[in-house]
Amino acid sequence: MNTFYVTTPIYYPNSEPHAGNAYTTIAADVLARYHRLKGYEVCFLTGVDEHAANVLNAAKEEGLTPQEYCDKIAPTFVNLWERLNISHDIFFRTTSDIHKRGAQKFLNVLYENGDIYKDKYEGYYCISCEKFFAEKELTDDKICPDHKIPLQWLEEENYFFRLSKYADRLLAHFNENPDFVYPETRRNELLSFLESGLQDISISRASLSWGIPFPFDPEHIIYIWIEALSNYITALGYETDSDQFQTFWPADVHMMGKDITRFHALFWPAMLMAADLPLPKHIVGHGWLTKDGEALSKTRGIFVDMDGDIATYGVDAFRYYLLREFSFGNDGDYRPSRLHERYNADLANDLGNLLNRVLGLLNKNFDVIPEPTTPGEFDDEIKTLAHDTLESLDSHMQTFAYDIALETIWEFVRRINRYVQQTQVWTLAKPETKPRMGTILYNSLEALRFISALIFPFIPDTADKIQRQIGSTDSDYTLEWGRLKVGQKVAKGEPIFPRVDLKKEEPPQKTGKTKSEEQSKQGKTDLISFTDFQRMDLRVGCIISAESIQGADRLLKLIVDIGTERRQVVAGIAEHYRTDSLIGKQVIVVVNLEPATIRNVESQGMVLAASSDSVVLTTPETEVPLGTQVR
Ligand code: ME8
Repeated sequence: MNTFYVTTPIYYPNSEPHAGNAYTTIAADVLARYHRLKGYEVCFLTGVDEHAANVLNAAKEEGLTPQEYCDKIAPTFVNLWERLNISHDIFFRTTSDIHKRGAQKFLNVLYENGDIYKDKYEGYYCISCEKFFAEKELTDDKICPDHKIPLQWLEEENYFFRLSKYADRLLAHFNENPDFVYPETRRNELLSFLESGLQDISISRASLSWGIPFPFDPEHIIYIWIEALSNYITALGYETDSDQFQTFWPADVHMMGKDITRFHALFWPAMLMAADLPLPKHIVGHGWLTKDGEALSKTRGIFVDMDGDIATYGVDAFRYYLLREFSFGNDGDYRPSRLHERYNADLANDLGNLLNRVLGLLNKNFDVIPEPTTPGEFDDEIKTLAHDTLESLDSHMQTFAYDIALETIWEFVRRINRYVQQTQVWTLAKPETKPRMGTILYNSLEALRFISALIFPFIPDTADKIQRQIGSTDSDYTLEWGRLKVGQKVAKGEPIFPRVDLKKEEPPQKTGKTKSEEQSKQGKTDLISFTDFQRMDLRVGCIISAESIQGADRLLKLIVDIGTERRQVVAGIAEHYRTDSLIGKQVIVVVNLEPATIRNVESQGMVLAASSDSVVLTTPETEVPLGTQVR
């Protein structure tokens, strides 16, 4: 069986995890789930990096020993991973005995191979990065560029690792394996660092007691990064050369943020070379998650309200937003308003409504899933697209392009919405067309089963909900068309993404006033704020009937299908449109307008039109699924 070993960084437990840590871990989880789905034997490792100076400081502040402090914080990581549906196989702690013994064995091997020597070290050190800064990296104020804290001057007798000895081999490895580091920008940064030459690195600390002692000199503690990197092998049982180690090493993917790619793509491979072990296949360094342009950070106390957003929108919406919104290699600003929009447009509307609509039609017209006896227009196109989508997904996953992978899946979701629309399946309930209706509904439901498998790695809860609603008792995530069982009963269909009203507002502008407030101060009183605009719920609907209203020459009574329901709308367009010319026309409907009674007829919304001498209905440029939000 093929194997797949994916890791996250082991995070510092100096405080509870934040959304940045969640981002990396979710990205690794997608890979783990995806490979399990494809039949790989998977090992997914995550954990905490406990011997950090920041942990020591945080423990002191609380009057705890570092071990007590770690014992308190480590479970907060486990809890978050449970809440986020992370499917890790190992949660590893570097205070475990298996790690201590494994790290010491690793150091011994490097020592015995002649790659460790003793020398004096002096330089500036950041206790949050846990690294020394080279002369060329220092700024005048000696502040860490990432953590914005003063660097500390350290002078010590240290052990050194002969990193410089491996520069040529590393360069050759980079050149022979162009996909060793993702994305390419990160690879290029590392390559130029490598080309500028490598110096030996200090790998011990004499002044600390919180850490793992050197096996050959217990006066010295192993430098945290060396010990931490070795977790990728010690967690598998490197110490005893276990079966698990033999099965899974080398790692397929080390997933992390861009801050620590140098450690993983240069120092770690060089140490593995020194220990005669094979190198990991891919080092993947994603961009920063930012808040108002500043990277989230435990040290700097920059957080987003992850818990609040998960409580409001659910775990899957949070996972979906992170993976769909940001291009994986780039930084991305976390914005609750965008999460809200993605929730409504992609999840509730495109996917949730499709499921509801198909289940509604099926339950109304059939007792069980009907047999697809009557092929017709568009059926083959749908099947081909299902397979093409799978192929695209495969290739996007190879390059960690989560956003494009999800967009590809959603193109398929939107195509199925169009299929339902184009075939006008709801009009086919007559006996002579019912077999065709059954076939279309079978295909739509099979498409939903297929979609549930495609989305499973990204939003597993939703995939499970879809499977349950389409009547699968054992979820069938097989990525082959036509597996849906005829004769199966389907559920009534509960909304999988219930409506959420926007509670939060975008933070005000830096002046403390919103732009509209500023502008109204300048006399431009006719402007509305973006938030005001966002309160309007505009949807695409389709006019399915139009009739005149007695005694009102200018008004028409329209019935408009807005995807989830039908609305009766009174519109002042009678002088401009013949009733029969309106049927089937897509229009934009204000769906959250207070109902009004006009000439004794209730109007449950408003259709938009350009209005001057003539009145012209506003329609989408091309046909789109009903209920699509307009913004
Ligand atoms: O560096 N955006 O631990 P750490 C996206 N213990 N991801 C972010 C992020 C942000 N704003 N902030 C943090 C360590 N991360 C070491 C690792 S591994 C052998 C040792 C994520 O707690 C991202 O994955 O500082 C980053 O690389 C990691 O958290 C740093 O976690």
